[in-house]
Amino acid sequence: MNKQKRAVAIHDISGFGRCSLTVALPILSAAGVEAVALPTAVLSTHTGGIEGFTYRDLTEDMIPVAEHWKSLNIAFDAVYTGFLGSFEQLDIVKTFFDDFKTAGNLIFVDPVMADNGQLYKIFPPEFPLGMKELCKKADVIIPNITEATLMLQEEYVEGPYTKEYIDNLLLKLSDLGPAQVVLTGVFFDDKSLGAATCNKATGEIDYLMDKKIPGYYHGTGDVFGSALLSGLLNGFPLKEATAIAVHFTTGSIRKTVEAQTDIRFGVNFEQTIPELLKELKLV
Ligand code: PXL
Repeated sequence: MNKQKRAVAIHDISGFGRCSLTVALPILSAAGVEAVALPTAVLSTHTGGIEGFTYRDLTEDMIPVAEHWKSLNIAFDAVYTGFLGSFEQLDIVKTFFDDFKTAGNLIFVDPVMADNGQLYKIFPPEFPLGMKELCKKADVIIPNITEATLMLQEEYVEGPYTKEYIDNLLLKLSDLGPAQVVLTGVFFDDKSLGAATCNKATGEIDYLMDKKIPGYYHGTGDVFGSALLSGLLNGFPLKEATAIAVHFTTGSIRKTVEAQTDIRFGVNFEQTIPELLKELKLV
């Protein structure tokens, strides 16, 4: 058996609503990865379409937590960041990358901040440029198309997309520095939806698609990112790990549609985990 991998997830914990840490930890654990948490904030729910949420900021705990881990000589095979609530948190995470980067590990950044052409309401308009700086320090980034266009200051276009439009975004994101770029929410027609990948070393671009399910489902970016990282840490190359993550996300959405759950409550990834483990060849 291979040595067990360890990943630290740096996200908020939204108690209800299946996103960020309540998604990342169980998926990584199910995939055999030791999951470590650095919570950035505690919310009652996520902020997407649910009013009145509580928000306890944990910024002041982040550096002491990192210092404690350093004193214990803890190393990570991956550092996975998602929703970060402020410029100060972006700066703390940049220092965390400097402190915990190793020759072989993965700095995996999901620049969570926008969707459907809109920056989330809680972020100031300059936030994407701060997030762009974080992406420059990453080995893998996984923006959606809105996040990509905001960071690159490109025009946001509604799909269906052309391959030229997607490839242009991928190459510009690659130019920021990450060896591996995955762009989510890609579709060329109304029948399929998925992700496009770019491997900087080889220049290879691939499109990994599945059947499109109409509608918007909250938290799918975190389900996708956690499954993709699980694939990479289980030794799958970028293209294969992305295909696995696309299938897992679509499968989780399908179960949610069947149950007619409120779309703000996240997707049923829990009962899709057995399918993920099969694709990861863990069962
Ligand atoms: O799923 C992304 C996410 C994570 N955390 C919080 C959010 C969102 C998206 O809205 O509000 C608090």
